[in-house]
Amino acid sequence: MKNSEQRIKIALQKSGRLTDHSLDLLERCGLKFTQSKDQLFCYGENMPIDLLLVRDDDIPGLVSDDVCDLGIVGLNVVNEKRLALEADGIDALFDPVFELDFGHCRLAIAAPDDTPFADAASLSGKRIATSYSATLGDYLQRNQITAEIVYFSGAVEIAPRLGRADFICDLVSTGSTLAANQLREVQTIAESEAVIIQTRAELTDAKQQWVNKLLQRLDGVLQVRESKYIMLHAPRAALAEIKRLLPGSEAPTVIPLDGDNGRVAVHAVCRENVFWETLENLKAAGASAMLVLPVEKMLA
Ligand code: PRT
Ligand code: ZN
Repeated sequence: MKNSEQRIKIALQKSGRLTDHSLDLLERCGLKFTQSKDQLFCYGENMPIDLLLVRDDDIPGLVSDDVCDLGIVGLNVVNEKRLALEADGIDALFDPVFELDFGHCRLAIAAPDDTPFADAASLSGKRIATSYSATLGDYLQRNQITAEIVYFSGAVEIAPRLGRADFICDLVSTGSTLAANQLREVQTIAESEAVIIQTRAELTDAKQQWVNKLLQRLDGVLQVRESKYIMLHAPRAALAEIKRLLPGSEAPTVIPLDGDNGRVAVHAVCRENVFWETLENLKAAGASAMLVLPVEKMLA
């Protein structure tokens, strides 16, 4: 077996909305890499993990064809590829592993400001411009609506003004692009965020072990984002109330204090952000000497 076959390949978006977040996430997992001159490949220096930088639309195909073992891409692109393959009678050979909590957006139908829309049936017999033909086709079929799908590879929002479509179906995050084009969002078809996908092809034991290690670290990185470590002193009698007030904490550590006098130290990992109001409520319940610290790493 060639050495390169022992190394894990992850497909990432080369240049776009997901690129910086994807690289940042992998760096937080401890991965250090050098980028090739053509900037299409990153060699993992401290782990047998390399990155392939490509257009996001190519990522599901590369993972399905086992050219890459993992990929980071929007769920919208993953579902579009899966549905397009299924329409051709082909099974997509990849599975989403987990969501990565960035790249949030939604695929939505939008109508020109002066076009009436009541419900999905209002689309019947109309032309809808989109880059997401398979996802839109699936939505129309599930709602038993016959409409014409007009494929646009980009700048979908100008289709109604060009007289090419009555509605559009496109990604929306803030909605300002729609507003700037005198369009309004009328129906959400699907929510999306970046996900990590894995090939269904069987990996060697050594590779699978590295994939497991990476996924475990990714999970840890996602968990610590909002997490805080909180330390405080409290009357033993108020422990039940203090535990109730600690946001998203499981079993806090309770430590006796030197000289006791009915007070204990409480240490807890809170899985949600700790706001000033929480500290004020804890104080009112009898807590003192409160410290809130960021969590750097976490391994369950
Ligand atoms: O070159 P390549 O093919 O790799 O990139 P691309 O141009 O296809 O993708 P890119 O970088 O624009 O988006 C990559 C992924 O980011 C998408 O597949 C989504 O998963 C995710 N994402 C999150 C978005 C948005 N938010 C988003 N707002 N993708 C596109 N948009 C568009 C939206 O359609 C609108 O035209 O951005 C514009 C601004 O949106 P508003 O609603 O904030 O005005
Ligand atoms: Zn793309």
